[in-house]
Amino acid sequence: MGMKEKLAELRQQGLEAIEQSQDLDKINQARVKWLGKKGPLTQILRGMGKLSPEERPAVGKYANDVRNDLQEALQRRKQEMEKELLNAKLMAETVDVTLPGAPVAQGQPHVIQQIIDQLIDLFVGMGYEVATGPEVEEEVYNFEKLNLPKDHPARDMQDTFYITPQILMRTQTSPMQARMMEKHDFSKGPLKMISPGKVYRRDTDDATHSHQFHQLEGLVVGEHVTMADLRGTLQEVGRNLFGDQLNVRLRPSYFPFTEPSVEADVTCFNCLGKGCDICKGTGWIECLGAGMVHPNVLKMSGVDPEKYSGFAFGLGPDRFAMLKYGVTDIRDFYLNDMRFLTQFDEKG
Ligand code: 2NL
Repeated sequence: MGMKEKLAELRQQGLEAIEQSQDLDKINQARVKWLGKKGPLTQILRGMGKLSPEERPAVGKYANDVRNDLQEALQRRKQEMEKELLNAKLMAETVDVTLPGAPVAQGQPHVIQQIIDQLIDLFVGMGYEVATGPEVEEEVYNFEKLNLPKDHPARDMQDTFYITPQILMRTQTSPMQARMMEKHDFSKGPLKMISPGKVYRRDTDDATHSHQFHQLEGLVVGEHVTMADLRGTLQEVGRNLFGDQLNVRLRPSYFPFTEPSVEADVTCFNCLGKGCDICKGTGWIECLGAGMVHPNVLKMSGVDPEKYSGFAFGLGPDRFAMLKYGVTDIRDFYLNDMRFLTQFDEKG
């Protein structure tokens, strides 16, 4: 057999072998076998020296062509193979985007937050700003600046969670109000604010006491602010929350930070004043504590009590929620039992 025939046969066999390679390993094996150092083509090219000078250029060119053809075929087969593998992989990983998704349960604010949000809406509508602040407070802001004397029982270790002698868990949200009064420029107009949030007391937890609960306090300080403004505001709040027929009554009370101090009742929303279980037969529901800001409190926040006056009130969203939904144990709000919490879905 002549050189050319040998090369033609080699090309034929090589191309067939490459074409039949079914994976990347086989293609690589075919490359080593047909084009490698020990392959037949290399042998032939090595033997070129034995050819006559006339034959050499033509056979040399032919051998190069065969090598190029085989290399091209290998390259093409390899690309085909890679494409096939990619397609197979893409097929296997196909995602049907039209399938319905797994339903995501929609949450809702905690029932106490729902009450707070409702009160925030109401007060923001009356031009109040909302100020929230730190739950870990300085003793001066929690007690001193609110006219709570050093020997007041609330300041006792028994009643307050102290972090250090000067740092404590706030027992009321008033410290935030003292901070706001200090910052406010009263020459530009009155301060009208509420501060809702968590407060802490060293109570023994029972059906009506929790060591952590909520408070929402309101404060209005400016020129000529009177007790009539307090009464009108409380009546507005009461009617908005419980209905237009309701009345508000004020009873004398005592708080260290207000003078005079009052306790505000609203007509029982359940019996409208006739007397029932909820109002314990009185026809009234005790709603909040309030009063005119004590001159000492104004002074300690840098406000001149000769020029400015104010009213303040504090209410308990936990108690409101208990009344509204007939919850008899405050601890239920804090156990995070979804069977309890999902009952208060605001959307219906
Ligand atoms: C209650 C009712 C109350 C205040 C809170 C207050 C805040 C400032 C100045 C004056 Cl900055 N007063 N807050 C006033 C009256 C009652 O809370 O039952 N507290 C134990």
